[in-house]
Order: sequence, then C-alpha cells, then structure tokens
Amino acid sequence: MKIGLVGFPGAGKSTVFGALTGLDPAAGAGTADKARIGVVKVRDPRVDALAGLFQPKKKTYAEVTFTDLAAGHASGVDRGALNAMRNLDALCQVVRAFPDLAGESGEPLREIDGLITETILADLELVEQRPTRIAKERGPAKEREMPLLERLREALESERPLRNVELAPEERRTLSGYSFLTLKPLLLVLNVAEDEVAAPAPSDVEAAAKERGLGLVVLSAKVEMDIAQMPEAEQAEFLSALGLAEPASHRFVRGAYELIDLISMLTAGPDECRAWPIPRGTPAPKAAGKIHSDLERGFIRAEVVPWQDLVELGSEARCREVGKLRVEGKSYVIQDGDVVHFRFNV
Ligand SMILES: Nc1nc2c(ncn2[C@@H]2O[C@H](COP(=O)(O)OP(=O)(O)O)[C@@H](O)[C@H]2O)c(=O)[nH]1
Ligand SMILES: [Mg+2]
Repeated sequence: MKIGLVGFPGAGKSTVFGALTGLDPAAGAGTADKARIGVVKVRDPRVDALAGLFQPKKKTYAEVTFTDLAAGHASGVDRGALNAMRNLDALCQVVRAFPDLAGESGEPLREIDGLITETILADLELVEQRPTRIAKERGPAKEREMPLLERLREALESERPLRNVELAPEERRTLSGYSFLTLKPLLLVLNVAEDEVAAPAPSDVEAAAKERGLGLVVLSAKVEMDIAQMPEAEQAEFLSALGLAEPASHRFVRGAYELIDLISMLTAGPDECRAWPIPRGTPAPKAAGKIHSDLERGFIRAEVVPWQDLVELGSEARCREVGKLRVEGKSYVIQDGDVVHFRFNV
C-alpha cells in the first residue's frame, strides 16, 4: 500500500515528508526525477494504553509507506506527476495556506480545485481511450464495461470525481485495473502558518472539503518538522504550550492509514504490545496468518476483547469473568481495536 504526498510545488510536501520520516527534506529536494519513499509509524493511543497496562518489553506500532513525488514536476500536476500518481493507492494533497518567501499568501481553494480538475481531465482521457480498444475485443467484458465507462464519462464531464460516483462492488472490481486518479482516496492536508496551528480550519476550506467528501487535516509542516527533531520531553512541553495533545502529524498519519482501509488488530502481553495492520473485513484465520503462518494453518479459535474493555478492566482474566472476552471461530471478522489471542494447533 503506497500513500503519496501530492500537490503544487512549494506546498510543503517534502517538509511534511521530512517531519513524518525524520529524513532531511533538503536532501531530497535536488532529486528531480526520483520519488522518495519512507516508512512511517502509525502512533496509536490504543497501543500506548495497552503498553501502560502490560509494561511490555516491546511496543510496536503499525507502519505505512509514504512517497514524496519527484521534485522535478514543474506544476505538480503535469503529465509526469499525474503518471506517478497512478501507482499510488491513496493521495494526500498538501495545500499551501502559509505565506511563501515572497510574502504571497496561499490560495488553498485554487490548489484544491486545480488538482481535482487536472485529475478529472487525466481520467477523461483514460475513459475516452478505452472504448476504442474495447471495440476490438469481444465478449462479456465489453458488454459490462461499455455502459459503465459511459457513466463514468458523464460524471467526469460534469466535473465529478469518480470517488463521488456510486459504484457496485462488481463495478469496482471491473475498474480496479484502470488506475483512475479521481477514484483514489484523497485526504487534504492544509499546511498553515506556524502561528495558526491551534486555530480551526478556515471555513471556506472546510466547506470545500465537506462538499467533496474529503478528509481535512490542518498542520504546519514547519512546526511538525521542529517537533520531530525535539527530544521527547521537550516535545510534550512544546505541545502543551500550544494547547495540543499530540503532534498533528500523528493525526495525519492515522487519517492516511484509514484512507487505505486498513484497521488495526491488537495483541497485548508482557513481551509485546502491538498493532497489526489488516484490511477491513479480514476473517480471523487470515488475520492470524499476518502474525505467523502456523497460526492460520492450525487456527482453532480467537479470543477477542475490545481494547477499551481490557484497559478498563485491567486483565484478560477479569474480562473473561465479566463476559467481555469472546471466543470467536473461523468466520469471525476482526474489528478495529480488537485485542486478539489466537489458539492454534499444528
Ligand atoms: N513558513 C512555513 N514555511 C514552510 C512550511 N512548510 C514548508 N515551508 C517552506 O516552503 C518551501 C517549500 O516547501 P517544500 O516542502 O520543499 O515544498 P514541496 O515543493 O511541496 O516539496 C520551503 O522553503 C519550506 O521550508 C510551513 O508550514 N511554514
Ligand atoms: Mg518537494
């Protein structure tokens, strides 16, 4: 799963990337033709709470991969940038809302609309190329696809991104090979000036996000970068002075994680408290296989307790006593925040 930071030049993509990964944004700024990839921990208060309870030797967060697209794209939405976006599973658009070095204030709405317009045009091109190819093919694929593509074309022509078009699961499957840009989940990251981090999002930007059904995270890439470079103790002090409970980048990463439809299965004990990223809808045996293939092969049952109950009641034994710990079988679908213990036999 690849999440990409996209947007116009100077919006702060590389600075956000640096704040998330701890990598120097300047180090990558010169690479005109190469995207940078970084692995980022998904800070999770649930894992922290479980670790508080178990005092484990190890605490492990889920991880996601972020891509900072190559700096060489003149407009940020040129052909090269749009092509690079096709390989991503989700897009996070960094939008400039801070004054640049010349003192020019940002134009968030123009940037938001700009990316949407360019990605709609790119998708229209794709939708228009396809029928000429299908026309040469025969069979059921053609019959299924043509009316669907026609519907998509109509949506795009009326400037509607495909993520706002209602699609049946079957239709989604048909489209999965296409890499339509406006079908990719999109999260807006409003990069505000340093003195605005505690202020609510500007109402026009908030309205624009809401109207398009997009998530919105407000942060200052510069502040996040500073925070990332501070020792932990200093971080806490700095954040409380700003009136913030945690760095905004933590919230942003969690938002990106949800964007790609990953949920966290949790395991907890004296050795390790850990979040395991699994796709939403994963049945218990398959989820067990993420931990170890033996657990999937020899799956007997899963003992499940929601993390809040475990933290509140203090132990699995107590959860069992009061009936909060459930025994689930093969068909159980793991829920976000389930603390799971697998019983297996190989
Ligand atoms: N004042 C301020 N400057 C920022 C902020 N974020 C990025 N910048 C500056 O804006 C310029 C462009 O940032 P960069 O991350 O390279 O943008 P990119 O082109 O989207 O990768 C750099 O000089 C950054 O230091 C911010 O939150 N506040
Ligand atoms: Mg950059």
